Parts: sequence; structure tokens; C-alpha cells
Amino acid sequence: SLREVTIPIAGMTCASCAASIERSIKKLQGVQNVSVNFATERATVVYDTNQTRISEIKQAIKKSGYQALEIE
Ligand code: 9UX
Repeated sequence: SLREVTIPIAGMTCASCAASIERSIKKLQGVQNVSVNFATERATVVYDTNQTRISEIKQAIKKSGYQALEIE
């Protein structure tokens, strides 16, 4: 089923950082929509829980060079 999650991100310095993270998350299987907001320092992701998991989304953020923080 589809789930929406909001993940806080640290380390973004400009809006292009956000665009770069969006591209990396979009590549994951089962991701339906992703929006990374530079101003609020958050990624909002809609994904199919049968195809990916939050840990993989966080890994994509880390591999892009940013920190995925704990979901509040
Ligand atoms: Mo902007 Mo982010 O020039 O790594 S893309 S700082």
C-alpha cells in the first residue's frame, strides 16, 4: 500500500542540493512521488510499502552526501 513519509535532512546548502536528492530518491523502486524542500529541510516521499522501505530512502539521501535525520 502507499505511504507518505516526511524525512528531515541536514546538509543542504542550496536549492540544487534538494533537486539532486529528489533525483536519487526517484530512482528507488516503488517511489510514486518525491518533493525535497530546501527551505524546510525535508523530503516528502510517497512510496509503495511492498517495494521499498524508509531505510532505503534514508540510504539514498546519505549516498547523495546528506544526512537523513530521525523522523519526528
Ligand atoms: Mo548548490 Mo548543493 O551549488 O551540494 S548543489 S550547494
